[in-house]
Amino acid sequence: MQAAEAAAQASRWKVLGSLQKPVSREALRQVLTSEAVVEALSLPLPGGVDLGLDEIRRCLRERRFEPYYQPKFHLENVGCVGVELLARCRHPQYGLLAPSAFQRLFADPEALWQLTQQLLSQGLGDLRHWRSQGRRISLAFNLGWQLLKQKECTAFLVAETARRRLDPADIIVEVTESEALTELGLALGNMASLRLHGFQLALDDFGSGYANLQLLSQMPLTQLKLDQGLLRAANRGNDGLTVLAAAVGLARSLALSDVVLEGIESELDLDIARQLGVATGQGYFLARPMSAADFGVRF
Ligand code: G
Ligand code: MN
Repeated sequence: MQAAEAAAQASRWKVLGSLQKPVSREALRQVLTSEAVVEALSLPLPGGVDLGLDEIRRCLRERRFEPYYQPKFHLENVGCVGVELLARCRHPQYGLLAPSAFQRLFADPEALWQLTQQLLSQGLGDLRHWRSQGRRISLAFNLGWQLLKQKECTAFLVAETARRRLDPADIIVEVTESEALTELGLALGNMASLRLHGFQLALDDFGSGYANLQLLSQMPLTQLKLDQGLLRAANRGNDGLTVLAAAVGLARSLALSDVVLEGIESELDLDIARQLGVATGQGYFLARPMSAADFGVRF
């Protein structure tokens, strides 16, 4: 029973109660009337909105997608060193939506390419604005493996960056590995091309996905982002902490001096990161994603 609860919690489910078999009427009644269940039932369903592809395409046509920015911080002095661009949709009916509400978009290459172009144009425009105000920050954005394999995608980035007279060194392409890494040659070739143009390359969510250690050494990376799952495991005990420390050590051995720890949610997380000598951190305890206007006011 404990193992089942731990497994559910590890999957970030909210455990409202547990029942032993055989289930008695009284035990079921107790769980269903418990405070936790009553509270959960009175809240709006999280992620309840699930836009269909037609609706998503309409939002793209009507340019309803906009960037939100989550700051990244230098952990020693807690100065903001950059932002990560995250997609939001300002829906006429549902309000501001996070990607879970338009997840179908990510399975449609054409829609994803349109979203990437729209968000990048806005993101680079915001970076231009911030740079001209004298802010020394970088802009990171997520590029799925599917898009990384396309030549037109890297060409778009190079052209848009040049057009705004931005320095590619201030732009970090976060390669996300949410799908199996196929056609390695194409993707590695485009990564090399981006590096040659001066862009920075980060491997996102490392420790959760598909990139194996051999591949890690083949990618021309400048930054490694450690998945927040590693930090959650480190919170739960010594083995988790050992794994996290090993991941940090690995990055160091590969001369990837720029390590970012994702998912810093508490003072304790911040302490762990600092003790491991991680230079950069990101997470709700430091700052949540925010609009360009809010970022301009707060940082
Ligand atoms: O996969 P990638 O690392 O790009 O994901 C960034 C996502 O992680 C964003 O959706 C962001 O809102 C979320 N995120 C950022 N900081 C935290 C955090 O401290 N805790 C949790 N649970 N999620 C976070
Ligand atoms: Mn990312």
